[in-house]
Amino acid sequence: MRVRACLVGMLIIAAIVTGSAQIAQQLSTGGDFVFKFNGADYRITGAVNFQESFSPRPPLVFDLRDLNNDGVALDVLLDLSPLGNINRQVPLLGQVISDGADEAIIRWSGTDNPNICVQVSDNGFSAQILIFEVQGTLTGRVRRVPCGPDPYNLLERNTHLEIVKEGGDRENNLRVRAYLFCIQNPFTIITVDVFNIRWAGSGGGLPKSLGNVNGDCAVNDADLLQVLFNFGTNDPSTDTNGDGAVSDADLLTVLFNFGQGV
Ligand SMILES: [Ca+2]
Ligand SMILES: [Ca+2]
Ligand SMILES: [Ca+2]
Repeated sequence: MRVRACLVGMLIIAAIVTGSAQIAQQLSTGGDFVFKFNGADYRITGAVNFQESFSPRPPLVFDLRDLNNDGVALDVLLDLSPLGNINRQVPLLGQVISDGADEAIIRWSGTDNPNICVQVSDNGFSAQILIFEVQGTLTGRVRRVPCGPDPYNLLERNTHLEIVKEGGDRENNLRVRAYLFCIQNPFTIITVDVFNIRWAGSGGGLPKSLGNVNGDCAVNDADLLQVLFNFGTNDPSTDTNGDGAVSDADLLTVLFNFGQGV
């Protein structure tokens, strides 16, 4: 009986679901994307002075979330480990520069004061450093592409957005300030400027949290059937809110977003 009532509700909700949303707005309702770092140059100045390059790194998944509680869930935690085995995540807050139905520009920026002594090693540099400040800015142009499998094979659902670097070094840079050998002294300060950053990404799509439990490009009867089939179990693939049970809440999520597509 309850299921029948829900199906009636579904039809009503499907009738009022409107067309395509703006990209950044849609992405902030529960998106994630894969970030592929394709290399960069870095310059160290201060106690030592030289310039080197980072080589490309394997792709990483970023969950978009609202880290500063400003209602914009486009923030990411930038993992520094690819840049010389630094075990630290820097919060980068997402800011929408422009937003449209087919293209958006998003800037991520942030500052962190970790005060950690780490051993870093890369092509040209290997030493212990005490990192006291990290500043980063990345700017991406997000474009709509045909919905299909994640080209980096990391997300468990289809994607419909590609992200390419927007702007130059002013819009895409990373600065790390540290004490060489972890000795806190004005003469041991080094500044690492990462520039000429090459990166790209892929993401978007409809996440499971919006009821797209089968990971395709729409919330529709296939998702509804999958939730109904697993109703009352703890099947993680249909548990849209991650509370450990497939229940009314998950069914309502599918119904509420029914008809949404990318
Ligand atoms: Ca935010
Ligand atoms: Ca689906
Ligand atoms: Ca649930």
